[in-house]
Amino acid sequence: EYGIEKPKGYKVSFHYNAEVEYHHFGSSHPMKPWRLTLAKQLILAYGLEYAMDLYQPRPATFDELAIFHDRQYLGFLQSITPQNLDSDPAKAKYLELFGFGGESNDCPVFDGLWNYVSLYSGASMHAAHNLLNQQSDIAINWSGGLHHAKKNAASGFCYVNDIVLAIQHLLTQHQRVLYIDVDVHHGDGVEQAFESTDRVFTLSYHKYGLDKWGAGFFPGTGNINEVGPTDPSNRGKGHTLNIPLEDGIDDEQYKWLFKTVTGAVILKYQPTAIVLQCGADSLGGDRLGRFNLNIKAHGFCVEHVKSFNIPLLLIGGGGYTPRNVARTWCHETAVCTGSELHNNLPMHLPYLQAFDGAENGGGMLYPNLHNTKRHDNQNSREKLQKLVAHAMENLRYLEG
Ligand code: TV7
Ligand code: CA
Ligand code: ZN
Repeated sequence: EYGIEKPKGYKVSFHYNAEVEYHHFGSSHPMKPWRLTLAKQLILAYGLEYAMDLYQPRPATFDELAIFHDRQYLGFLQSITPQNLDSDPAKAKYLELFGFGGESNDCPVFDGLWNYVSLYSGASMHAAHNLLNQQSDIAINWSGGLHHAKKNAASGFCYVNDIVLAIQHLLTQHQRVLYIDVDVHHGDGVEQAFESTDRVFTLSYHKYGLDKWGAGFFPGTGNINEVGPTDPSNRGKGHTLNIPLEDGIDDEQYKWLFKTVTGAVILKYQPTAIVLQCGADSLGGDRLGRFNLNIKAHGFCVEHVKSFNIPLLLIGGGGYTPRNVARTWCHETAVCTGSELHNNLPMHLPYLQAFDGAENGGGMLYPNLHNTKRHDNQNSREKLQKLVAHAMENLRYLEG
């Protein structure tokens, strides 16, 4: 009934180097690379490996990362360790300069940092490569999606921007690449990297706004009127769209919004490749997120984009309640291969405890995450309609 087979008529590939799992940002840090272990175990327990081609990509090299990043920044990233961090006063000044340190510990220097960044970036570049040589129609890298990294700075748990590197690779053969970002945070690094080109369109859905203390939700950018450069001589004009949302958006609202806006962008821009960042911090009950989405509503974004039959690169991103990150990315892997998964988790699943018990989702693949709701819905129907009208208005720039 739930037999897993290769999809007919198209190919899905899975790009993953298990070494990423063993890196630690520090015990209290919300980014947990071991969430990838959980995701992989679920994917294997459901037998999804039989429906895809599996690849173990090599780490990216310094020169490959330097296609986007400054060599000086990469040199620093390659040489910094927790041990030489405070011993070398010359390094202190660069820590600030390159987005580390300060009072914020968002981007800690941890053991194996260089190995970690080259592994997740290598996987995104390999996935892009598979799309280019037509070995895949959909290529997946759940370890990537680090959308805040800048060419010469780390930001928001991101050190190297694997998305920019993968898109740059796609641009060697594709005239127009569409980037879509459903992480609860604004995809500022990718937007900024391509702000001056008409060959990449960036679209991000995210939480935007001030909390009761007057602090903006990270990174503080991405309002509806932020549409990139406005100078008519700039080729990038009109090729950015931001959808700022309030706390607590629900499944029906998000699906409607995503379908309406993404559909309009695809129709107008006519991309020949799509990169979809699937940050799972937009789920209900996420440790850092503010939205109220269930796994299948998050997965709807993948289903909808897949339905256009355009070469697709799927990457991870945020996601701070590891068991739900694993569930979501397993479900989305199944969406790609056209498989249906039983709601009861396979009994032979290693780490079953992580998903078991009422508070961990009762041994189900699709627990109701609305039960874990912590944020009231502040998105009125009226506000969302205004947002869509505004978005459609912004899209008119595309007509040139
Ligand atoms: C893609 N939120 C990345 C999202 C990056 C969000 C932030 C934290 C955080 C950091 C910690 C920590 C944390 C419980 C949460 C202004 C600050 C406020 C740090 C305490 N616990 C992605 C980045 C965001 C680090 N940063 O899009 C070590 O939360 O809001 C901020 C900046 C200054 C720094 N402080 C937070 O999902 C992958 N950081 C515990 C330990
Ligand atoms: Ca986003
Ligand atoms: Zn995020």
